[in-house]
Amino acid sequence: RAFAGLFLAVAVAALASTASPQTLLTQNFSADPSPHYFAGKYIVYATDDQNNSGKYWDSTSWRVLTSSNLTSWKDHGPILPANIFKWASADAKAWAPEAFEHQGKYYFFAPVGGKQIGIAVADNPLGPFVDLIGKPLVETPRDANAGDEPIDPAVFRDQDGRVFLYFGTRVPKVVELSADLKATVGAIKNVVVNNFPAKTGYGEAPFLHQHNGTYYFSFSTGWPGQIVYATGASPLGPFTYRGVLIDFLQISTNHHAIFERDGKSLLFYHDKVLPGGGDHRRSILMTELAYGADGSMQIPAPKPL
Ligand code: FUB
Repeated sequence: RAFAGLFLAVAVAALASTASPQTLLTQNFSADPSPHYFAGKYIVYATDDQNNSGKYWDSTSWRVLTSSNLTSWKDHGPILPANIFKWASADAKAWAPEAFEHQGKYYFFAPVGGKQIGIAVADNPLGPFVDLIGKPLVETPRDANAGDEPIDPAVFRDQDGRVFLYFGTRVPKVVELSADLKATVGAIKNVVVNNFPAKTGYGEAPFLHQHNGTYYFSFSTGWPGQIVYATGASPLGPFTYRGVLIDFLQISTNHHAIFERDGKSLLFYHDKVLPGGGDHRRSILMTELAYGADGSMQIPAPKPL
């Protein structure tokens, strides 16, 4: 019987070691990961859940993590304060951020207070960042069709160099940015997703990436939400619904980002795996992502930690 027990333990350990690793990036509560490879290192910008009230997403700084190998991560803490933006109110909530490398500089797209997205620039990916234009890049109700909550910015550069900003709650939005990123160009449009299953809809957390010539638009369906995805032939859509990437979590939000480099595809997301975790105490995880021959996306690992 002792031998059988030992055999079982060894078998379980062997199975665990062949499963795709899921990395917990930091022991501090954090959420809404925005992963990049900037200036020779991996870097994740995030919402700081460690310093919020525990009752709401009311932190006023963003947290930054870096890694040289995607295995061990350094948590630099909440080093990017919302007061970079002097026009933001002092208690402006610092929600899901985005970053972008462009013409040798680093740009930080920051939703503050739920109604505005600011843009800041730095020579170094860790900052210091300074406000680029001295006013919100997108703001409701100032900008037509910005929706009632322009949050969760995601930036995508197409092969022809055009840069698009995705954002929004309840209705996904897209708008082109000028070459210097200082302004939006043309109208803010709604992103169209066709063939949505009945009773499901767009919630928040839009993300656009391209793989093998196909544009993938992924997002959360709501509160709680699944991360689902759709594919299309243009960054502006329309997109066709393809399926679920991350199922409902036991927390009210789901927010992800897809990072591809050197043939490796990684999915960053948040859950509540740390002790004391919950709706407002989330933690960032990373796992491998695979593609089927039909272009479907799959997570080749067991259920998240
Ligand atoms: O972190 C605050 C909000 O929760 C984000 O803006 C949403 O995407 C959700 O994750």
